[in-house]
Formats: sequence, structure tokens, C-alpha cells
Amino acid sequence: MNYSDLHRIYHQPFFDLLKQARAVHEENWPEREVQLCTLLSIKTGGCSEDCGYCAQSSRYSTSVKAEKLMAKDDVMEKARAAKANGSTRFCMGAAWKGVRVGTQKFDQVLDIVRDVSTLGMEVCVTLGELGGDEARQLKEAGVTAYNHNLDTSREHYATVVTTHTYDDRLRTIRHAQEAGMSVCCGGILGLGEGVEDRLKMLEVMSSFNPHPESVPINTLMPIKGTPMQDNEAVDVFSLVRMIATTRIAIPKAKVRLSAGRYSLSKEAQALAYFAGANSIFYGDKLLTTANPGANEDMKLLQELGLIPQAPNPAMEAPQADGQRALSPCVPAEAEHAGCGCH
Ligand code: SAM
Ligand code: DTB
Ligand code: SF4
Repeated sequence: MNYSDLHRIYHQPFFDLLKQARAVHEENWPEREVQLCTLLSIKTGGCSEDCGYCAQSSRYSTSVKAEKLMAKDDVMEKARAAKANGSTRFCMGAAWKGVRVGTQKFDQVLDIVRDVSTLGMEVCVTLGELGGDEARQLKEAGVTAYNHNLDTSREHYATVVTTHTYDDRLRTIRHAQEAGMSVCCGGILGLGEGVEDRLKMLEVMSSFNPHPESVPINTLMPIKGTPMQDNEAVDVFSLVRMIATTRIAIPKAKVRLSAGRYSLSKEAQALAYFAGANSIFYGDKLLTTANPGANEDMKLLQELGLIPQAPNPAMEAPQADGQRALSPCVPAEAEHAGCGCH
């Protein structure tokens, strides 16, 4: 969907937008289901990158202490507990610039993935940059989805991060797709961007072929010690508008109401569910910051007549549309120059 369509959709009167998003949601999804996902930081802090929002960057003095990669048995204990609590997706995050085949840390991650994938949950990892070989090995080990966010527009990205580029992000996403993993790709609201940046980011995501399987919408958790610690809070209606527009632009993606839920009222969360959010991080911790407690979330789902989504046994990645060039397109790369995306 192009920018002008997204702009028109986003800026219509609030209730018209909600009605449109709700109709798209009902056409594409069982309307009462919400997927529960558990996050675990398997390698925390000490990251070389300078993402201005992140508690785990070694460039900033935050309260997060660097830790080494967790032992497999400890990860398995958390994964079993997540499954017992009703989560159908287990997402493991590592604070790295990226991973390389042949390193001990990558072998350890593959070993963890092989074991977690025996539990019957969707297995998602977010490990930073991947090349083609890394992506193929992760897929073979049992990863079903790779999370790599665009976070904001290409134009705004350089004010948020300087140690890697937007094209680096797109390249990793392409490697994950080519290896047959589902792509989980979303963004953060509250990085000092404008609505235009949010919609430009969505334009890029909606140009992916295949579409992302899931789109996490995070709002900034302001982290003391980072350059964004004092950023202005995101307005609730802007968040709901963004969720609704995402639901319309990428109808078959799970739209995940992600970081920032801790400071949302019950009413705001209800609006976000109505607008098309159908997945959440479940459990009282995200990677390093707070999330609503599981009991509180279950109570809210019950109050709203929503139910946790059953496990998805196929876990297949979305199929590409044969009429369009495969993407994401990385404009700097010659082999994609004829794709028509730019
Ligand atoms: N290092 C990997 C990467 O950057 O892709 C994976 C981990 S990173 C923490 C995953 C995502 O978490 C980021 O892309 C960002 O969208 C989100 N995130 C990180 N810190 C956040 C914060 N303070 N508030 C909201 N979202 C945040
Ligand atoms: C995503 O988009 N949000 C999650 C997951 N993907 C890895 C991470 C949110 C992190 C929030 C900040 C923290 O806990 O450090
Ligand atoms: Fe944080 Fe990931 Fe950026 Fe590292 S690459 S600073 S973990 S967001």
C-alpha cells in the first residue's frame, strides 16, 4: 500500500478508521483470538550498537548489566513455563550486532533453538544482523520466525542509530525470508518521529513480498541514561490509529501490541484490540523492562470476551505473491534495481 493511501486511511475520522480496521480484521482473523507470546532475553546488555532507545547498548550508562548467553537448560526451563502458561510463541532476544556461522555463540544458539523447537511452540529469535548462511542454519535448527524491526522511516533512522543502516536491516530481513522463515517486523512509536515517518515505515513493510507474518507495534519505554530518556510520551489515539492502519495495510499479519503496554490503561488496550491487535507479549517482563502481569492480562481478556489463540501447528511462513517482485528490496543493491519498488 503506498504512502498516499496510508495517509488517507490514517487521517480519516477516528471511528471511521476503527470501523474499517475492524471489518478487515473480521475478514481475516477469528475475531476473539489473541496470541500470547513469551519473550526471553537470552543474552542481555553489552551491545556494540548505538540504538538511541535501547537499554542494552554499551554506549549508554543504563541500569542494565551485561550478561553472557544463557545456558540451554535455563532457557528450556523458561520455555516450558511459557508453554504451561498458554503461550504459543517463544521469542528469544540477544543484544548483539549480529551473528556469524562458525562462532561458538552461534553454535550455542542453534543448540538452544533445536531443543526449544521440540516443545511445539512457534520459535522466534531476534539476534541482529544475519547473512544467508546464518538464516538457513537457524531455519534448519527450527526457528519459525525472525524478528528484525525497521523501527521507523528510512529518513528518521539515522537520527536513531548510526552503527548500522536501514539497508542493513532490509538485507537481514531478505535473508530471513529467503531461508523460509516468517518475518516479524515492526517499529517503535516515540523516537521523535512524525506521523509521516510512521506511515513511511508502514509503506516499506507493506511492500515486502511476502508480507511480514507479524508486525510488533512498540511504544518507547523511556530508558534512563539513553538519549531518548526524556522523549515525549506517545498519544494513545496515535497508537490506536497506527494499529488500525497496520491492520488495514497488512491484513494477514498478526499485529502485536508490544512494548509500552505497561503504561496503557485497560480502555486503551481494549481500543487497540478492537482496532486489530491480535497478539501480545505475555508475562511480567519484556527483555529488560516491565510488562503487565499475566493475571492482569488474563483478567482483561476475560472482561473483553477475548480468548488465547490455540497453537498453530503448521507455522508456515507466508507465501509470496507471484505477481510481484520478491522483496524486501534493498535499493542500494544492483540485483534489485529492476524490482519497481523505487
Ligand atoms: N539486537 C536485535 C535488534 O536490534 O534487532 C534484537 C533485540 S532489540 C532489543 C528488538 C526490538 O526491541 C528493537 O528493534 C525495538 O523495536 C524494540 N525495543 C528495544 N528497546 C525498546 C524500548 N526501550 N522501547 C520500545 N521498544 C524497544
Ligand atoms: C519487539 O518488537 N519488541 C520486543 C521484541 N520485538 C523483541 C522487545 C521489546 C523490548 C522493550 C525494551 C526492553 O524490555 O528492553
Ligand atoms: Fe539494542 Fe538491538 Fe540496538 Fe543492540 S542492536 S542496541 S540490542 S536494539
